[in-house]
Amino acid sequence: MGEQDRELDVAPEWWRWATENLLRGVPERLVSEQLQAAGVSSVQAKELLSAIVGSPIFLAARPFARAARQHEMLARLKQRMASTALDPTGIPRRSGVSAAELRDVYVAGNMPVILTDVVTRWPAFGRWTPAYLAETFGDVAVDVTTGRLSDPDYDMHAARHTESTLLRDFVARIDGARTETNDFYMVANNRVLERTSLGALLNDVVLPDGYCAAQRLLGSSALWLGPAGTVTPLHYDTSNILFGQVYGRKRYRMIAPFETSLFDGARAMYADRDPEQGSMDPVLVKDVVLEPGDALFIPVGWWHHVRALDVSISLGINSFPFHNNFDWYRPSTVA
Ligand SMILES: O=C(O)CCC(=O)C(=O)O
Repeated sequence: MGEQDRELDVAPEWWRWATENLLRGVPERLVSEQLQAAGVSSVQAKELLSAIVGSPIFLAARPFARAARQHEMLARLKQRMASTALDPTGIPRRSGVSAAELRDVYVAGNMPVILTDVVTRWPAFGRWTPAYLAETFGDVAVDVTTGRLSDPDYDMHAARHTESTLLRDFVARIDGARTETNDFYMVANNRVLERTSLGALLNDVVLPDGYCAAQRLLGSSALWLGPAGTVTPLHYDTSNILFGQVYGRKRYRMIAPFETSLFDGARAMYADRDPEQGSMDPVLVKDVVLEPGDALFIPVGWWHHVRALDVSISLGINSFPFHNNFDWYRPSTVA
């Protein structure tokens, strides 16, 4: 064994540990001190560090690690600033927001807002009730999601739990639920507006000028109908959404995209954490209740967890008069 091989006879864990710390930006001097404190000789530590920093793999990795550190710093700055808000866990409730303000402040700023005078002006408000839907569209066969309680990943596997039923029977099932339940729910993926005559419901939706292209509502709107107790787990979407709460109340927990710890362990667009199971600390969670007549602007990338507090009818709209498809935004799936 040559002199150099002998000097570099350092356990692989130390190679890894030292490389990781150097990529994290820890100065060589400190890494060397730690190695020596752990029993690595000063000669070995010196040789190890110069082997690492001279290696082509380290040189290739360093710019990526530097960019990751810069982005992490940016995310930390956003987290710190968000926590200085007077009401960091609330979402502003506003009326009279013009299309220009919605776009410049909330869309461009990627900030949620509750609009209190949008849904209240829809003919749908006050008209859409479970009884009205059953009376008007009772004979329509619709897809709904059922058997959710038997599958912990019920939302991710919505297609597996899809069943066809008459709308009248589905409403009767909702009416018959004596307690809160998450077992059955008509969700966006059921696409009943495009697939059935329920699309006519969109005649009852009239948005303020410039909010969205009215002729595009069909194909970019989703009806949500279910009992009290439905839960949509914590996830994000790849488009901005205007979520109109027409009937009943829903509780929304929302988390900004710069809370990057949520990417760890996420599957597809679903977080592996549940804001209803223990504290999310230090992640900042906005926690609001949508009343009937509220519209929540859900900015693209924001995590949201949704619980229906009552029997509920909602309409999600993602047709805006600007580009609204950010399918490339899938940070939780980066390998
Ligand atoms: O209302 C719900 O249960 C979920 C709504 C939602 O997650 C969405 O519109 O993206």
